[in-house]
Amino acid sequence: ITVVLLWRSHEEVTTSDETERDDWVAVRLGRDQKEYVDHRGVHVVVGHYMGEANNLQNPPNLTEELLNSNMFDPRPNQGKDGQPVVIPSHELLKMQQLFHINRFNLMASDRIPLNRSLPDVRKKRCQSKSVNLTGLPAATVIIVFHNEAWSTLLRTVHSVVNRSPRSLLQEVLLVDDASTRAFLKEPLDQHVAMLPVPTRVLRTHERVGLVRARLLGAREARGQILTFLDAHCECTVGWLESLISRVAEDRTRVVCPVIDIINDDSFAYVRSFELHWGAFNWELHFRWYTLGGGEIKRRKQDITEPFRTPAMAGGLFAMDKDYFFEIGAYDEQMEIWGGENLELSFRVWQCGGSVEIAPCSHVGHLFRKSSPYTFPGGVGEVLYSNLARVALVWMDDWKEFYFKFNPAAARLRDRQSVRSRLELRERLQCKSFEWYLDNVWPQHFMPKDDRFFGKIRSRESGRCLQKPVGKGSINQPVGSATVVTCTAEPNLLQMFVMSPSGVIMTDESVCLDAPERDDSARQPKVRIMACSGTGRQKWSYSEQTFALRHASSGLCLSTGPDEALILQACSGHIGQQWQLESVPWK
Ligand code: LR7
Ligand code: MN
Repeated sequence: ITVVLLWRSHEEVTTSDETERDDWVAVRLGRDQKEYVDHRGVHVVVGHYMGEANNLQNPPNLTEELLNSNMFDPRPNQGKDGQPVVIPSHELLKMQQLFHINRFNLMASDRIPLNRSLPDVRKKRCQSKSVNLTGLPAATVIIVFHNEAWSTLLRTVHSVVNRSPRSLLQEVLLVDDASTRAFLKEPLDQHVAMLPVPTRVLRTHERVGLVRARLLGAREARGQILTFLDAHCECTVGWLESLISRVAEDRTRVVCPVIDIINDDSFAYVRSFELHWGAFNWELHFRWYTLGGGEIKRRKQDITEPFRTPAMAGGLFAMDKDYFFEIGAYDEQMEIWGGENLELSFRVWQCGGSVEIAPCSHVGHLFRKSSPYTFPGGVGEVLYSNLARVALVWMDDWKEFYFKFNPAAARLRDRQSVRSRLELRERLQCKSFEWYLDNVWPQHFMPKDDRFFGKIRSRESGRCLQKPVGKGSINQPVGSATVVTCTAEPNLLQMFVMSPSGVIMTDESVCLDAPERDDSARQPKVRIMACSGTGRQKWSYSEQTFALRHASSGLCLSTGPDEALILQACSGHIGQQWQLESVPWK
C-alpha cells in the first residue's frame, strides 16, 4: 500500500537528521518542490504545491502609486523562527491583489521583521563541527536586483549581516539593475548607510540583466571571495564559513549552499533535503536530480563533506574573485535572465575547476511560479539566445542535439557571435563536453554514441512509447508509460535512450521501470520512474525476436489494454515485439 501524505503549505515538513535517509528515492524534483518515496514506500513531499494567494479571480489594477509605495509594516512575531505568516481573513482580498506586484505574497513578506529569526537547520554534525576562521579570506556579498520588494531585499541583507562572522564579511554590494520603484533609490541608500557592515548600492544606467549587473558588482568588489545571492534570500547560521573555507582550501572550487525554500505564499522557511544535485534536461533547463552513486557513498562516510554537482542553480554561490576573472567571469552577451548558470558550470568543470554543494551551508530562496519583471525583447528571445550561446560555446556535437529538439533556440543560433568565448575556451585549453558527461555526470541521459537513441515502436500497432505528459501532479507522482500515435516532428516525449547496461531512460532522468517479480494476481504495470540504478530498471533487447525483456522478472514488455503497457510471460507474440528506431541528430 502506498500512503500519500499531503501537506498544505501552512503545515510543511521540516526534516531532521532522523528523517532524512539516503535510501529515499526521488520521484520528482521540481525547482521548488521535491517528492520522494521513502524505504517503506511512503510518499514524502517537501515544498509546496499550491499558493493560495496566487488564485486571484480579478486581475488587480497596479497603479504607479501602488508600485512606488513601500508597504513594509513589520509585526514583531510574524514569521518568527521561519514560521508561516498568518493573514486575517478580512485582509485576504487585499493580499491577493498585492501578490501580483512581485508574484509572491507581498503582504506576508511586509509583515515579517527584517531581522526575523530562523532555526538552525543544519545537520547536528554540522552544528558541532566548527570552522576555524583564522586566516580565512573575507567575502564581498553581491546582490543584484530589479524592482525587488523592500522587505525581501532588506531581509536578505540583514540576514547576511546578522548571520555572517564579521571577519569573513568585507562588504555587501547591492546592484540596482535600473529599478523604477521610488523606494529603491534614496530610501535604500539611507537605510544601508546605517548598517554595521560597509554596504553600497551600485546602479546600472539602463536595464542590463543579471549577468552584467553581477559583473558590475564583481569588478567593484574588494573582498577576495565573491559571494552571490538573489535579492530574496535568507541566510542561516553557519552559511558563509562553510562556503569560504572550501574556496580557501582550493581556489578553483565554486561552492553553493543547500538551497532551502521560502514559501511564496506563507513565507515559511522550509528546509530542503541534501540528497540532490543540480544538472539540466534536454531543453537545457536546470533541474535537481538524485545524487550520483559515487557521491552518495562518499556522503555516507561524512554527511558534512561537500559533494560535487554537475551544475549550479545559478544565484547562490561563492568563488575566488581572481579565479572568477581568470576563468572568464560571465558571458557579457547574455541578457536579462537564464543560461548563465549552466554556462558557468560547464566552463568551470571543463576548464579545470569544480562545482560543489556544501551541506553545512543552508540559505533560503523565495521560489516563485512566474517572473514579475519585463524581459525586453521577449522572454523567448532572451532565454533561447542565452541558451543557444551555452550550446554553441560549450557543448561540441551535443549542440546539434539541443538545436534539433529545441527549434526556438535553433532559430536564434546564427545570430550569436560567440567568437570571443570560443577563444577563451581555446586559451584555457578546456576539456570537451564528452569529458564532462563521462566524468562529472556519468548518470546523465544524453544520447552518447555507445547507446541507442530514438523511438520505441510497437510492431503490433505502429504506435510509440511515450513518457507521461506534463510535469505530473501530487496525485500522479509517477506516470504510467503509454503507447500512443507516433509524431513525425521531433518530440522529446517519444525519445528514449537505451544504455549499454540496459537502462531505458528519457529526459529528466526517468526510466522504464517495473516491479521485481510477477505479482501473479495482476499484470505488473510498467511505469516511468526516477532512475534508480536498480535491477527493476534493466532491460535487454533482442533484434531477432524484437522482445524487450525485463531483467529481474524475466517477463516481456507487452502492449496492454488501452494505451497501457504491461509485463507478461515472454511468448514472442506481436504485442511483445518492439522496433528500436534510431533517430539521428548529428
Ligand atoms: O533583469 C534582471 N535584472 C536583475 O537584477 C533580472 C533579474 N535580476 C535579479 C533579480 O532581481 C534576482 O535578484 O537577478 C536575480 C535572479 O533573478 P530571479 O530571482 O528572477 O531568478 P530565479 O530565482 O527565478 O532563477 C535562477 O536562475 C537564474 C537564471 O538566470 C539565475 O541564475 C538566478 O540567480 C537563479 N536563482 C537561484 O539559483 C536560486 C535557486 C533557484 C533554484 C533551483
Ligand atoms: Mn530568485
